[in-house]
Amino acid sequence: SPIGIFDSGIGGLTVVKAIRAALPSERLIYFGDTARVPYGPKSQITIRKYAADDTAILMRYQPKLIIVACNTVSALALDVVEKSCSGIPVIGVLKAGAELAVQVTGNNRIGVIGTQATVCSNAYAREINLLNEESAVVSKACPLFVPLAEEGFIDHPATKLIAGEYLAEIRKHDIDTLVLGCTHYPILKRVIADIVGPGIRIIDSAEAVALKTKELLTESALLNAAATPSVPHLLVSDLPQKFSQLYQLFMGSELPDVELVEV
Ligand code: DGN
Repeated sequence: SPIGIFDSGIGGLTVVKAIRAALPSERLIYFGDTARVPYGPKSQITIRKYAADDTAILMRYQPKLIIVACNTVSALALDVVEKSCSGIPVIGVLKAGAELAVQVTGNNRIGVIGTQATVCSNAYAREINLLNEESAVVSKACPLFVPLAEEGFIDHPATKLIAGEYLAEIRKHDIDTLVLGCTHYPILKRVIADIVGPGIRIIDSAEAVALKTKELLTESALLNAAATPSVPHLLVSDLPQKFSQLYQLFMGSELPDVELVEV
């Protein structure tokens, strides 16, 4: 059976890419709620409703595991996903990113950037403090990074300017680790790394979740042994005009067939 992955939109493709690199023989089914993206600025009630819908869509394909690629859903509605998926394991990007950050930090000072909803929920700080109560967490919402990534403004002066503005405060706190707590931010990783400067370890939660998935599948003997790499099965709730362009940007490969589903 496949691994089900969902996100509020196409950003979760950064997770698909990381999972494919770590686990090339797994079958992946991805749902992107492109009709209702972005989740980041919405209320908790709405995000929780969407999370239940998204899980139900993936459950039709009887996945062996669900990965919540969306940080906003991981922060505000992971329990909803767990309740809606009849006991199969659920992995959220947030916990994976928090665990990796705690492992790599040397001075226990961790920065977290994400959407408005993720930062306001304080979920990263809670998770990090649960793992190590000595850790100090500084966070900052960087909502403009999402459209900048989607515009492909990767090496653009506007992105550098905005990143400088967003990250100025965080840089003053002597952090040695910065968690990219939003699906889109890995696209802008280079600019972000340049702005925070050397000596700060950047945690890509997509890579963190791929590592965790590999561990979990290995431990529970659910790893797919057959070496049959396949393209991910893509489901979306809307097919925006620039979808294929965005797919290219996030995955670095041509768009496979896409299936439209109703939410
Ligand atoms: N996928 C969202 C996240 O990781 O928080 C970002 C996109 C959005 O819904 N704003």
